Amino acid sequence: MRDPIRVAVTGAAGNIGYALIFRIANGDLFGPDQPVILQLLEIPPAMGALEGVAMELDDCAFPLLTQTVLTDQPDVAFAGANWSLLVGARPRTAGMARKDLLSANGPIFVSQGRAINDNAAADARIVVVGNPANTNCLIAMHNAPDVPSERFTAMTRLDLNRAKSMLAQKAGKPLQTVKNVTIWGNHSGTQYPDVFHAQIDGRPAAEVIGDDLWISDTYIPTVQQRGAAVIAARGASSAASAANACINHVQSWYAGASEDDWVSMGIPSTGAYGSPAGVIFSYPLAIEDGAYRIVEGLELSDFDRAAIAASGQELLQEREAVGDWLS
Ligand code: NAX
Repeated sequence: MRDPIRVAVTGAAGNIGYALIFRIANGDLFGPDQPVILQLLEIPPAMGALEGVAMELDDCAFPLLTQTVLTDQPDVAFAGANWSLLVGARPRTAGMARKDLLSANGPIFVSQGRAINDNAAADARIVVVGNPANTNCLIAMHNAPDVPSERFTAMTRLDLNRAKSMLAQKAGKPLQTVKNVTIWGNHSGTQYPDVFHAQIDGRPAAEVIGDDLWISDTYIPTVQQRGAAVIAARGASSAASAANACINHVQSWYAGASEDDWVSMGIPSTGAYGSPAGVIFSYPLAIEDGAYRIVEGLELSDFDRAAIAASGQELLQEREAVGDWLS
């Protein structure tokens, strides 16, 4: 039997947590031969609910789940963690501006960054889901100076999955024929779900779709605003699809992604393709042996450049707003 992989999940009693941790325990991240230990973090008022979730985990009798740790202490949650999935965050309440949301989350990601720095495993890898995901990730990264910065990522996989699904439906082709869609920038309304470097069934996706107006006026805004549309329809924000995207993000990072079927994740920006340096920016990535690299050589149109610049500008503003938390 292999040594178990330790997976820390924050906000584990929340909606996404409830859709996520059973799948981890079932082996969805690392396959059917890899045992896992779940290290679940919540805030004190949610510990009762978390105990209920743990009872259900027991009641599933998952063979791969060798231990479950429940805690309200970040140092305990991240002790020896190989993977840290930062899902918990302060929710946006009615009338709250994005700037206030950023500040409200600052202390959470400062303390979790420090706890990861001091306690996580040497091979620690971090995925930030809690919003505003890119900038929360930036804060955690800045507060974990001993962890290589490339280990910090923010999730844009839900946006990618939404984009692929919409394109497959429009083209009337199987989902797996849609490749090399890119989410550029921020996980927010400024993200750029790029179809112009994508393929459907081995042909340029925009050519297969054959309707540029649909791409600019329907597809792009629909992907950008999909989270709000789900809230409007369901009365609650995306949970199962967000958990599924988090699983996909880890699967790709763990198992790899080829240049022919690249993925997107928010990573520490490099300035590539006109993105600003010093933020967490989503790019097209190929992944091999756990190391990702930005796919090179894509030709950008003026439209691509403007969209990438707009999302970069928003991320710079977010960074400005959380300056106090970037040590
Ligand atoms: P919930 O409010 O249902 O759950 C969040 C949980 O986090 C709660 O149980 C809360 O007690 C816990 N929590 C809060 N502060 C904590 C802390 N300091 N330490 C540990 N736990 C803490 O929200 P849910 O629907 O699960 O969404 C979680 C986060 O994901 C939100 O920030 C949400 O905006 C974000 N999302 C991100 C997405 C993405 O694509 N990156 C998409 C889905 C989702 O909107």
